[in-house]
Amino acid sequence: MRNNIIHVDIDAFYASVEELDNPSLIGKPMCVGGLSDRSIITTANYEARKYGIHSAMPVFMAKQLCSDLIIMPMRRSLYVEKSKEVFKIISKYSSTIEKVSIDESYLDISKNKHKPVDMIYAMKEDIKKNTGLTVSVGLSYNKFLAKLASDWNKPNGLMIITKSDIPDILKPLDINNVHGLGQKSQQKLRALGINTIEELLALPEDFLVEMFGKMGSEIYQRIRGIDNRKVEPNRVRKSMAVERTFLDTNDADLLREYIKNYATELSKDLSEKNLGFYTITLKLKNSNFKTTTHSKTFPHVIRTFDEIYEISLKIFDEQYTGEKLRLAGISASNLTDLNYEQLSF
Ligand code: TTP
Ligand code: MG
Repeated sequence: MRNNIIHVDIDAFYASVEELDNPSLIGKPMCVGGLSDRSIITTANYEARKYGIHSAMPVFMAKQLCSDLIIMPMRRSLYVEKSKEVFKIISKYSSTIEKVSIDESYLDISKNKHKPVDMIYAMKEDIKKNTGLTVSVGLSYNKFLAKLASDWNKPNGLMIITKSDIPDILKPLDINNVHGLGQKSQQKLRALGINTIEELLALPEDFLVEMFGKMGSEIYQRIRGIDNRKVEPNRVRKSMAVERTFLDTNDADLLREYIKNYATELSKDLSEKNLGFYTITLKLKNSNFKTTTHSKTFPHVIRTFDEIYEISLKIFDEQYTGEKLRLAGISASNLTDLNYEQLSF
């Protein structure tokens, strides 16, 4: 079976959302960023890009390039909402979706009944009609090339890279198009006079491994059109729990101490994965192996040690009958990815 992978990326995402909310901005150079001159631009609309303005540029520099530049403050919750809307539409077109950022995803459409191009046009239209946003799509037989293709003719682009295009289509490209080659690596190569993929193709694999370790081998393969990474659907975790069995005890202070440890552990696990949650459950098992659970759901996201400790201790003090216990635990459910969640503080 032929591999068909697409990479979808929303055009000038934050700026496009601002334009949708305020159409008078359309056609004017505008970017989203902080209001002080020292802050950084998160993105610019395509009008502003004509002046050379781009993401990560300090605001004062952008103003020097374009004195009429309009700067809109960040409204992250709005972008998160829009992102969810777009992903909901995208997920109608494949069940194998890997979300890689707020506005980017890979889809494996190899099993799709429809012709890839027909499917892509339908999806683009669906997104435009229902969210007002345009996306650029790259279609190819692996992730590396699909991502490269989605960037080819932004905005509202569609680019297809087939096997027969490789390696010629890549040769004239600057090495900054090689996804996986970071800024530092690019600098190292440029110092050697390597600026294009054609020049990079001339380097032996051993040499690249020497320079960049395992990634060197990966780069060697990618620029030859080989990339075996699969589209890995993001697994949604349902809950996260910490519990332990211990020697039967009815020492309430000791049990509270256990709960404190669980809260520490749970808050660490959550923060590592940048997750928060809405529901907490205290589980208690008595010496006769009878288990009881007590849950509480909150209207706001819970994430810190202090919150978890305070809430679980409160539930424990309300529910504990004084009987001997052999296990206690707390778990967090209704998890939410804080990367996509507007924090309320
Ligand atoms: P990108 O997809 O990199 O940029 P974009 O969607 O604005 O423009 P393009 O048409 O080239 O795809 O990033 C998506 C959003 O992520 C972007 O709108 C703002 C945010 N972002 C930052 O906050 N900081 C950054 O440095 C970058 C690159 C993006
Ligand atoms: Mg984008």
